Amino acid sequence: MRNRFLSRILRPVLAVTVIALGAVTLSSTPAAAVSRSAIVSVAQGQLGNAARNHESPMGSGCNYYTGYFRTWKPSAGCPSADGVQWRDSDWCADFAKYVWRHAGVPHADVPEGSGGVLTGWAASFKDYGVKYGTWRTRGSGYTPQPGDAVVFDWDQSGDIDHVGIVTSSNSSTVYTIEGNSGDRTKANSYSRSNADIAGYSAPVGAAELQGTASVYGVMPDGRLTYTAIDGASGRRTHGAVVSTATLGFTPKAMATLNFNTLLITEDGPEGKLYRVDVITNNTSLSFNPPIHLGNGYTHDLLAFDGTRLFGIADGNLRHYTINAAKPAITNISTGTTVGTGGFTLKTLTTTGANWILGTTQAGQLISYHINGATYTRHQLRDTTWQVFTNLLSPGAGVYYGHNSTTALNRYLDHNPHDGNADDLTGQTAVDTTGWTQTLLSAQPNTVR
Ligand SMILES: [Ca+2]
Ligand SMILES: [Ca+2]
Ligand SMILES: [Ca+2]
Repeated sequence: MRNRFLSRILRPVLAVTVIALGAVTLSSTPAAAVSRSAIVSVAQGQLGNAARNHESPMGSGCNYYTGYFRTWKPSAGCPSADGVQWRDSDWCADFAKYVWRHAGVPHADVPEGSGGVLTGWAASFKDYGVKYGTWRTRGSGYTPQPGDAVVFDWDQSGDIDHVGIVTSSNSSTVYTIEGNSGDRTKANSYSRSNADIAGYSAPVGAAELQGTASVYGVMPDGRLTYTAIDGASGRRTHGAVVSTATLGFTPKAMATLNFNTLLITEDGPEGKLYRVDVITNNTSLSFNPPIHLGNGYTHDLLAFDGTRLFGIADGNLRHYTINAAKPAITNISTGTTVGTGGFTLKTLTTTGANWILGTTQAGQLISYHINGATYTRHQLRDTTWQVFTNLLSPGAGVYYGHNSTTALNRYLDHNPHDGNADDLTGQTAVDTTGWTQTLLSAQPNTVR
């Protein structure tokens, strides 16, 4: 009895403590709404999953997703693979249901045998929208959102024939990932006025973005700042909280590793790398004296993707794997050089694992997908981004551009990893004043 009583009173005490230490990020995130970007991430993961993203044998109808949900469908001639007995059916709805279910869409986890509205029929995705009030016809002018189900009537007969998952859209085109498209999982695109599109069902309770951007900065005098920005609204929700103490050295580049850990290089010939441990960022900002980790880090720019630290020095890009939340020098790998000479960027951030984004003096916005020592380059914009002195991304395609006239502008790239900016919207100001930092860096992957 005593233990039970203690745990009962301890629980609220612990919760209060966490909020006090963790500042506003814990209290400002709405609970349990499904994230649109999480739906897109699940769909992209399935698209790239070679063990199950096609029929086997091709054209047989045998597929993973029908096997996953509908164990009463025929299995003759189908393999048992990836932990599931594959089964023969048209499987677009099974695929879409799998994506919604694994992203946590409300009601998608109820089996059709137990009264769930989503079944193996594509029409059930229209039924879902009608039942829960999220169905929009193509003719309504509704702008399809990432994570929506797009429902097709190929022959415009009134009965539904196919369903897919929306990954993004712009004024003219909707982009999808679909199961059973040419007997495989496939990324497609359609004109938004295509008469084959009957309409869209949105997942119940979908929020386009969730989470809070955690932004650290350095003032011209070496003091540190912390600011929180709501991922969905783009509004500043906390800060800027400014430290009393200064770094004690002239900083050159900064990367935020996690909520309370920064890596900062010194602007000097030795290339000193420091770790800065933040103690609190709630009503004041305090940090331990910077820890000198090592030398030779002469990078002009740094960015961290959650696993890898990317650094650019003299136009060369190098990445290092970091395997501790508070790394010593032994927790930072010796590094891999990616190409040489071509990375003449003015700003640098990460937009996801192995994806970096930067701007140039000439105003280009460029994303790179890094694969070991090689990369793929995508020029998203040709001009106008030269105004920014810092570029930050907390994840989910939210980009903040900081310019020297103290503004912070917000952009949203609905799919940051499609190699184009047709779906890039903005610009909206988070704030037009109060951003006098010389360096800014966002913790990676806090908005999703
Ligand atoms: Ca039809
Ligand atoms: Ca097929
Ligand atoms: Ca994009």
